[in-house]
Amino acid sequence: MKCRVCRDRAVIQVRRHNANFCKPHFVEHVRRQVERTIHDYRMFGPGERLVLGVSGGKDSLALWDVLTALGYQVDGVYLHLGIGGYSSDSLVFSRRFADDRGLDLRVVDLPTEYGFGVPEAAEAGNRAPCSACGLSKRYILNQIADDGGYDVLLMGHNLDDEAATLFGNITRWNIDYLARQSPVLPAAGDGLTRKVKPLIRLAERETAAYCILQGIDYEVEECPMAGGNTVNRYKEWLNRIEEESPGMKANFLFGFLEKGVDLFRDGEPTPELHACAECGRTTTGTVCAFCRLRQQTLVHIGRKPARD
Ligand code: Q46
Ligand code: ZN
Ligand code: ZN
Repeated sequence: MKCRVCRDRAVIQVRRHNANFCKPHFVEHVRRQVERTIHDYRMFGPGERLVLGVSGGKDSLALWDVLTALGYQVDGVYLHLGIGGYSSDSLVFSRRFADDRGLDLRVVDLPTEYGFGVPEAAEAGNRAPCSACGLSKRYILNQIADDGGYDVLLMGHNLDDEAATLFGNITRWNIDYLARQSPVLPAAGDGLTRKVKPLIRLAERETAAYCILQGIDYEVEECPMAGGNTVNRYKEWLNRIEEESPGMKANFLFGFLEKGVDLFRDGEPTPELHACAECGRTTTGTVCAFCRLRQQTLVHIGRKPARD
């Protein structure tokens, strides 16, 4: 197996590009894919203040490394979700990465600052942990970005994440989600920061390989609350098809972004935005979903009386 660029010994095969790479050319390939994504989707430009949601996993740490190598200054924010040893371990990986490189990492502790963790929120609402978790992450990361005066919030979602989410939204025909699925969610209202996903051209195994080749230690354990996560199931199914037809996942996602998404956007009313009656942050309802989740959880664990 020889590197496509230099014909030296290759260390990785990327079937969807019909290419093999040696270590330096794979690292270069990954960085170029990110650079191209930032450019093609006009994610951000020079001088904009960037903050990255860091989980301690391969994707966010690979992205932080790539962006730093490309010359961007990016701060990180880690959200401690209160998921026992998993959260503590992933914080250690995040901190070590930031400290070793002199990068700025802000840590937000969900149980300390908001009074509950993901397990309690899932139990209180009798909902899947990932749903309570995703909602809390979206709210708090946006809040940090907005309050910190950042122009852009970066997320480490990769090709597999986005293809699986698209698959789930199509199988359920979630038209409003389909209309909004995009690598760039523009800023909105008074307080929704632009959100971007520069890793969408890279598959999970490529971000993992990048970390290994770059000597980046990351959390390899799976979250103990991931059981039953439908996105993971969709990823497995898509991987089976990808195995038979390399490139299918990328065609599925990028075909949708280029040709499909506008069909769903046409005629979709732009939701009206208001200030949440509890926290004042931008929402489409009277009270935002995070404040409702918080209220329900605090009542459930006896930290707050129920409202009349
Ligand atoms: S951390 Fe949270 Fe993930 Fe755990 S509870 Fe689900 S969403 S699986 S990326
Ligand atoms: Zn090479
Ligand atoms: Zn609120």
